[in-house]
Amino acid sequence: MRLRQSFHFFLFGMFVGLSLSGLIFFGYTSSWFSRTDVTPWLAPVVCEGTFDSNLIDSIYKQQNITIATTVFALGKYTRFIKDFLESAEEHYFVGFRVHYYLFTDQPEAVPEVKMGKNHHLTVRIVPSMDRWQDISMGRMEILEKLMENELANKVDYIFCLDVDTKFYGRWGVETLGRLVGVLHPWFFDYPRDQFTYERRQESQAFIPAGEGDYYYTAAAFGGSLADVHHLTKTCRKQLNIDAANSIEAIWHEESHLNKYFLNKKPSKVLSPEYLWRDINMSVGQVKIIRFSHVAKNNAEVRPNV
Ligand code: UD2
Repeated sequence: MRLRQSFHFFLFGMFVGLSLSGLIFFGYTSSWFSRTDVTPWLAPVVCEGTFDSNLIDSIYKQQNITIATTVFALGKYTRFIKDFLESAEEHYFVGFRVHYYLFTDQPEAVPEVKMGKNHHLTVRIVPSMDRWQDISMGRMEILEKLMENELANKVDYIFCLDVDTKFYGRWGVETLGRLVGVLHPWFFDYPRDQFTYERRQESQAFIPAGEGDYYYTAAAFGGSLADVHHLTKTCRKQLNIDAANSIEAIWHEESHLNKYFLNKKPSKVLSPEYLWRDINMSVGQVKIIRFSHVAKNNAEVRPNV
């Protein structure tokens, strides 16, 4: 009798456990695929609980790696640099070699931020632009050239990040991989047909209905130097073809990035812990917020509407 009761209790426990894990993991699924810790092509989806930070740090410590990190701050976006860098110095690849490349049209506006051990900052001047869309899209070409001309054989990995962001928690070696995409914080729990992919066939970023795995953000992507170089080169070429055909993809380089990731699947995907949204910080859909897009008044900070 006692045995039967425990068995029923066990079954009930299993039922509750499975239902709860179903609810908790509702997040990063495509419509047909229920796993959330890996993609349908078996790339890990990194989130709290999927890695041991001490163990993974100790493995990478033996490899003597350098991580380049790029960020752009033109026009009024220079106001975001301080928080970005100061918070990065608290949370971003602490204890590993990091080289930030900050592109700006106003080097005099770059604040003094104390860099941690083995962290370096290089400031690069780029021309101002009249349209925020051109600034955002133009990053692909500048990154391509930076990797080609300066970083080859010097760094192992690279991450390309938006500046209107802030770190709140660890971003470490668990994020490293050959090609790394980050799930967009607005769309990770949307069905595929609601992703804001480019839907006009005339654009090189076109993704037909019924295709696509996830909606990735362009505010953070990375990987090995060779893979990210290929990504930026491909997106730059596709952006140029669109420009020659007088078409601009709905979400600019982000649309092209999504098209790229459709054809070349990321080897690692970062959960929205790695790009959340300050604007509704309290939503409890992630266990920890590591990096977040800060709230901004677009009309006030951008050079055009
Ligand atoms: C989204 C993407 C962004 C980009 C953009 C393209 C997210 C969270 N972000 O953000 O990565 O794909 O859509 O439509 O999905 N910048 C300047 N000065 C300017 C304007 C832009 O330096 O005047 C740089 C800056 O690094 C900024 C980035 O370009 O972080 C992207 O611009 P945004 O943040 O205004 O774009 P947003 O918020 O629409």
